[in-house]
Amino acid sequence: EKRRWSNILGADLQDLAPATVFDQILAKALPSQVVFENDKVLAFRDIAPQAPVHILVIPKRRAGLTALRKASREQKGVLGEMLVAVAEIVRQENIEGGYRVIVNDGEEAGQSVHHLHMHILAGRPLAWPPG
Ligand code: IU
Repeated sequence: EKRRWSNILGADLQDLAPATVFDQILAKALPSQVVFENDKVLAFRDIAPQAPVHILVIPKRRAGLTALRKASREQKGVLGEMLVAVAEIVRQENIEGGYRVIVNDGEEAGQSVHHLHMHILAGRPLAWPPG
């Protein structure tokens, strides 16, 4: 019932965290360079690229996923969709020579936007361990 009403209202009653810039990007209120989109995820170019290829993959419906540590088993579908989207983007963008997928979770990891996202970095040698 709760889910039905939240769908009707277009709101997400499971997610009372403040909206982020990614909501504006999802609503197309902020322009972004979209590279991939399906009903579950959106991927767009990072505004401050840290490598020649820097793409962010986000769930369209945050559903409380302000960070990966909030994930529950009920969300394994969308989590899987995000990784499959990464693979599709890597093929679509002809990313060769390697790439890295990063999820920053928490302050010390440098997370700045509280809407789960995966970074895809490619196009230059990527040092290990990361800084
Ligand atoms: P982080 O893992 O939370 O630090 O990643 C957030 C990313 O979102 C970061 O790389 C920013 O450059 C990026 N970003 C963006 O692409 N567009 C924006 O309007 C804003 C941040 I604000």
